[in-house]
Order: sequence, then structure tokens, then C-alpha cells
Amino acid sequence: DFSSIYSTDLLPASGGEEMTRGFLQELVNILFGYISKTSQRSTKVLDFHHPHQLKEGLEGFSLDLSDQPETLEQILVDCRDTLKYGVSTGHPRFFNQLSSGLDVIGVAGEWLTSTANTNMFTYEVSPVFILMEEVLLRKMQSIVGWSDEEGDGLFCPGGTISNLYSILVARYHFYPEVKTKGMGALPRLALFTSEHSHYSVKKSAAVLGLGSENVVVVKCDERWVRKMIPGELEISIITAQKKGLVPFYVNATAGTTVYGAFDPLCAIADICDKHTLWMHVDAAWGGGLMMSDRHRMKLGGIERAWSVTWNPHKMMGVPLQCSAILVRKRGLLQKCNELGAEYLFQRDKHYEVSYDTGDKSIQCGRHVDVFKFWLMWKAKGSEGFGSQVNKCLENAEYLYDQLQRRADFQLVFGHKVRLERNHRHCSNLSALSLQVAPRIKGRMMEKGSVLIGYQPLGTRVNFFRCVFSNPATQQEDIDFLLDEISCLGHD
Ligand code: ABU
Repeated sequence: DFSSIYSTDLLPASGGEEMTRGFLQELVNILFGYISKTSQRSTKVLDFHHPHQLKEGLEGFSLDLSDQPETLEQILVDCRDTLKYGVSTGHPRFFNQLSSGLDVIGVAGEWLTSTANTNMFTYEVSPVFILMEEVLLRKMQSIVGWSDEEGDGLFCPGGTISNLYSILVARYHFYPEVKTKGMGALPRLALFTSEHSHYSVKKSAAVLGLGSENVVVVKCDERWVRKMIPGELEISIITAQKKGLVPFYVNATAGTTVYGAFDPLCAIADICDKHTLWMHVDAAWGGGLMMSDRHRMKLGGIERAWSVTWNPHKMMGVPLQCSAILVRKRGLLQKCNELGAEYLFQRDKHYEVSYDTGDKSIQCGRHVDVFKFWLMWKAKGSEGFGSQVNKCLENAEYLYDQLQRRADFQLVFGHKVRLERNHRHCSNLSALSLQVAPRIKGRMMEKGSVLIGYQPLGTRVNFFRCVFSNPATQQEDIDFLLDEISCLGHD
């Protein structure tokens, strides 16, 4: 009974051991109940409420903060309700995002990380985690295909920041004076990325003062695979030079966000070599395929990249957040970002100070993202991650086969987009078809049975993007998804 117990009764309060154990066990019961429920197909993926409903408060669940402390009973109710009104991204029928799944070892890792509550900037306060980061980065670099003498990196807050790092170090590599003199000392630089690449390249160019207009968007093969066309890249580079811009950076994508396309890395690497350009591979989504003997060939040529973004929180199912920037040239991250704050990075410490890796980062405080990943790797082995990735790809194949058999879905390109049978005979097809996916998605969210994302793209009407990164998903869930879309869009 926690109805008259408060947080001040817990450790470090004197005699607080029993109360603390009881409280945490109660919390474990809530978490276990949630984890168990999440894996049951009969439960909802979400219990949707509009923002105003959640703000107004639901059945005793209030977001408001008071001046007086709440009892631990209320705190436990708040924990339960927070999960209740959230989205079960580990549910087998959650197809909505590139990051999904509920890995029990990962959860244990995240919990331990919070318990340790430390910071990744120095060995002094994170001895074990700093070495784990080094082990993981080395492992990932060797999987990319770099030699033992090459490779550096950092775990950072998401793929956008990883991509930002790649541009930052590329610019520093060619123009180290930028660190002290700023952009005024540089020529007008140009970056290149495919039209289907992630928006973070443009965003990073804006943030770094390079200007989003100086990101040249390179055409993709629109007929089939949506890969960057190497010939178009070369034309774009030459055209930019003629306009007085100085090309320095090319982003190739391994697994685009919507189509999942893989740019031809070898051909892009040849062009980068020829023009002495930094080649980055954004493998935030597709990087996980390198764990699979069956699928790693899709990233052939990645070993020629100068930097790589790889998000284990996507295809590998590590709990958010877990994203790495890998840089081939050792020492560059440190030189590019270090400022040597003396209160933190003293050079006269009694241990090897190169393990104070915090000055490689643009952050000061940095969350420990590595432990859950390290623990999962221990628990699964590289082979376990490989099997998990293979299963995701098998699910994608299964969806493709099922869609080919169904008359009520239409191909986007070798894959399919949902259009209602009735609407096919409608004279106002395109206006109506714009609304099909959003309307079905709205109904889906209200019902809470399944969750999948949609988007328009270029001239295409809204279509569903089915993501497979959730290890819980089985073929029966894919059948359910298709039947549910049909059912929700019956009219
Ligand atoms: N680059 C973030 C991915 C967002 C998504 O789940 O689609």
C-alpha cells in the first residue's frame, strides 16, 4: 500500500530499502504487464485520444504538475496510464516507424543505464561505458570493412545528428580553418545527395551555415529502384563547378526512408575518388543489413566510404536511441570538435586521457546509448542480429507476394499502393485517391488494431509504407494488416 508513502521515503532516505524494493517491484509488475500485453495480438496497438482529450485528463490521469507531492500510489498509477495511452511500438502489428520492437534485454540495458546515471564525456565518470563504446564502434567499423588502423566514431542522438557530423568532419577535413575563421573564409561549397535521401542532409547544411540551396539534389532511377543515377551525379558535380561552387561532399543512401532504395555505392565511390569528394553513406536504415550474410551485398562498396551513419535502433531493434557516426580517418572527429575545456578534459589526469572521448562530440553531456546495444549483442551474438534482419526481409517478401495476389491493392513500383476497388472506376480518381490512405489511417488509429504510415511522394498520391523492423511481426500479422486496410476502406 503506497497511499501514504512519498518519494522522500525511498532511498537514500534512512531505512528506505524495503520501501524502495517494494516500489520498484511494483513498477516491474507494471512493465511486465505491459510487455506481456504488447505481445498479445488481441490487444490494441494504441488507445487513441486527441491532444485536447489527453490535456483535459482521462479517468484520473492528469498531465498537470502540482506544488504538493503525489503519493507513490499515484506515481504508479501515472506510470500505468502513461503506458496505457501511449503506442505499443513493440506490438506485432506496429508497422509505422523505422524504429520499433520491444527487446527485453534492451529494456534491461536501458534501465541499468538510468540506474548508473552517468555521462559519456570522460573515462573518469564512465570507465566501462567508454570502453564498451570503443568495442562497439570497432565491431561496426570492421563490419563496414575498414582496416584495424582505420576508423573512429561516436554514438549520437539519432541519424540526423550522425549525418550532420559527417558534413561537419568532411568540411573540416578539406577546410580546417573553418573551425576558427568560420564560413567567411571558405568558398561556396556544394553537397550532393539523391532526391530520395533523408531531409537531414539539407537540414544539416542549413544548421552548419552551408545553406540548404547548396545541396544539389541528384536524380534517381524513377522507373524501378529509385537509386541515385551515378551519371547524373557526375553531371551535377560538373554543373556546380561551372556555376562557381566547390563540391566537397556526396551523401549516398543505403536504405532510403520511404522506398528503401540502396544507391550504387561502388559507382558513387568511383566518382568521389575522381573528384576528390568526401563520400558519406547514410545507412541509418539499411545498415542493419550488414549483419546478414544474405543481404549485406546490397551495401557493396560501403567500405570505400569516408563516413557512415548506422542506426542500430532501426533494423536491429535496439531501444531508442542508438545511432552511430563512423568516420574512417582516425583523429578527425577529435581535431574537428575539440576545445579542451580544462574543467573536464585535463591533460594531466593519471590515466590515458585519450579515453576522455567527450571532446570529439559537439555535445558536452552525452547519454549512454551503448550499454543496451552491447548487452543485446552479448545476448544474441552477431548471428542473432543476422537472423533478426533476415526475418524482416522475409516478411517484406511475404508482403510482396500477398499483394501480388490481391486485386484491391495497386503497385507503386514493384511494390503496391492501396486504392479502393470502387475508386478505380471513379472519374475523379486522383482527387479521391489522395484521401484514401489518410482516411483509412484515421479509422485505423481510432480502432487501434494496427498502425502503418502513409505519405505522398513526388507525383504519387498518398500510399502506405510498410516497415519491417519489428522482430515480433509474423506472417499472420501481415495478413491481418492487409485485411484490416481492406475492411477499414470498404466504402
Ligand atoms: N529518419 C527517421 C525515420 C523516421 C521514420 O520512422 O520513418
